[in-house]
Amino acid sequence: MSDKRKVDGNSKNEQLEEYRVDDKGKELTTNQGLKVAEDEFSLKAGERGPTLMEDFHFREKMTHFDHERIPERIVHARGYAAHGEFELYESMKPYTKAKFLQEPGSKTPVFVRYSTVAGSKGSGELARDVRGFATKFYTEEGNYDLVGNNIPVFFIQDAVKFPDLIHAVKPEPHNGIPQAASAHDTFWDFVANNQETAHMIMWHLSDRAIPRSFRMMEGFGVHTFRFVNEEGKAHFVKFHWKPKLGIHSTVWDEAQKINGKNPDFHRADLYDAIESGNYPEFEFGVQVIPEEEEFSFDFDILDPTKIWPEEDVPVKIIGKMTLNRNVDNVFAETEQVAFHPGHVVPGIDFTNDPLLQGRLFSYTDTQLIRLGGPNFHELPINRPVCPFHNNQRDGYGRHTINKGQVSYHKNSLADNTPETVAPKDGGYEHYQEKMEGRKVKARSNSFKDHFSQATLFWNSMSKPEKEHIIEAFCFELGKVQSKDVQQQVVDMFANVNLDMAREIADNIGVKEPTEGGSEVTKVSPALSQENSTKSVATRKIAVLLDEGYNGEVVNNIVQQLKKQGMEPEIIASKLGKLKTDKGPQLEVDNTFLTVDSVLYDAVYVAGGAGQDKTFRDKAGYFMKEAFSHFKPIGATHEGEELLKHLDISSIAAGVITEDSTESFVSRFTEAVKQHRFWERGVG
Ligand code: HDE
Repeated sequence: MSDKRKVDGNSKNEQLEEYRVDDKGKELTTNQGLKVAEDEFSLKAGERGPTLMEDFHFREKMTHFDHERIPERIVHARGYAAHGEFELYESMKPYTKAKFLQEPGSKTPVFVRYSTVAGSKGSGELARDVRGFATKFYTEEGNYDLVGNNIPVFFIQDAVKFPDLIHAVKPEPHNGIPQAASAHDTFWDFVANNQETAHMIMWHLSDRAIPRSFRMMEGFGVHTFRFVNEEGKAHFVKFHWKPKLGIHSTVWDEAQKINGKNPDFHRADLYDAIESGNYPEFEFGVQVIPEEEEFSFDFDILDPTKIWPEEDVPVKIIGKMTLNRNVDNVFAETEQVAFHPGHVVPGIDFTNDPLLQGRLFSYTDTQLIRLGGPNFHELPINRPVCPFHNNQRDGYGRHTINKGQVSYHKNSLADNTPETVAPKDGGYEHYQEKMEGRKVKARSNSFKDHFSQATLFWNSMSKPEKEHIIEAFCFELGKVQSKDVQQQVVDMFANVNLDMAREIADNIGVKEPTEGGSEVTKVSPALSQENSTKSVATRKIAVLLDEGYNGEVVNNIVQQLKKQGMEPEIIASKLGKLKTDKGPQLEVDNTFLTVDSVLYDAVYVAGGAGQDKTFRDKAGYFMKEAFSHFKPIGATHEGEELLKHLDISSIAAGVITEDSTESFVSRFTEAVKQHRFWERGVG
């Protein structure tokens, strides 16, 4: 085992190389290395006789297969991951002594796993759900895990309630329904009876819970952590990831359809982006509050149901993460990676947030059952890139061969080594926070305002975002069977906004609340996705074509869209080269059978002189659906005719019809950048 500590962006990749095996071109052997002569027929007593126990090759192969599955994660089971590197822009030395945050330009390898929370390992990825955003930094001082979500607050304030929350959202135990969905009685019963959920629910019902891509969502550490510098001075800190592509979402009808058309939509999107060299990038930001200002806010900064509004405590961007390599093996890496908020490095410490405190217990505990013992840190994906030595020994699946006689501290036989390291030389020292108090099972009064920031979130939404939240409430509560639970939820959310609650009540047929409302008028523009970066990079464009199209023009447009960074795909009634005598014949990427409008960001229809009824019907359905999901629609040539036929007005927002190629490309590009055209008011 190497004892080198110097780490660069490639250190983890180099380490993993020791474990990679390429079976291609090799001879088949048993796990004992014995060459195998026959792998199609088991050993039998006669050609038509019974299989013999003696067939060790059969037994080994079958036994291994029988044990191939491990328990899925109790939460965040459905996930996907990639490797990358983190580069520091600005030194955090004044705030923290963490080595990977000292030298601008320094690079640290990272591994990131994105996930949904509630669904099983095979569930659809477009569920309305929180997304996990867990990052492992392989630093020279050990692994640092930032195990965050794409929503900056949480449902509950105390970890002791986590099993209750998860039991409530998982499929109901008596019938195992529904999968990967919060739209059912037990979840909403939990919400109404645990009103600290209010703020998180507003996020959960917003567009944030149905992201367009893992590459287009923010990440948050959620809890308040502590930075500690060389002098021992501490600051409170919150962590942020900001996607370079901006924050973008799908619409609910689209999300549900994607789950059927391509339940792997998010993982494929991440995988393809990395394979094609469009490396996802996220900037790393910190909000920092000096210890002396702990009580200067109208909320408790340790309460995980609260944000620190960015307008009050600005997010300082200090670095960038680039995901640049897909895993070689999903099980070995993505499935076996073990994150833990307790994996910290000197200069990063915890606070008394009771949700964080409980997590510090849960994560190791869960790996013991999931990964089958205490040696999961030895799995290649989990190994630090720096050396590790201690007196821990044995256990299931131990890889390390610790030499020598001594496995205890203190000792004289090995000169008292492995030896402890003084904090000034890099030994971890817990922050010496002064504590006093009685042992109580209680919650601080400062944690009891559940509604002000829920209203702040509501106030900060644009009109379409507000409409989406109301629709999401109506969907979720509309699926709830208990009138009583529906009423309780509506009455609860009257405390966030009375008009909102009344509209929901009217829609789901319960009594409109008359009391409630909020005094909060504050707005935080940073909370609205409408204010985030807009970009056409990697946007998928469906190009609908039929025979007889103008190959010259269409090819030119397709090339220009590519040049702008978009990813056009040609869709027609059948695969192969699409016939035309006007210019080049283009290769078809997909047919109306293999794809659907919900898998694209925008549609461009050029049609073709040959447009027959089948094409018109199929392309028409495709475009109507894209239109109803507020997506940009472009049409040239015969495509314009088709639009008319479909009753899609060429002057509707985000509909671009134009015969001049140059002007079409530039207007269409602008429209794709907009992402969606809510002003259409359909869908
Ligand atoms: Fe987790 N959470 N969690 N969680 N969590 C797990 O650990 C838990 C919470 C988060 O891709 C589990 O290895 C408790 C908040 C992510 O492998 C488990 C509480 C946040 C992932 C666990 C929380 C998270 C997990 C299941 C309440 C955002 C996936 C498998 C106190 C800041 C990591 C595992 C991956 C996974 C417990 C709440 C994020 C059981 C007890 C808040 C991203 O240990």
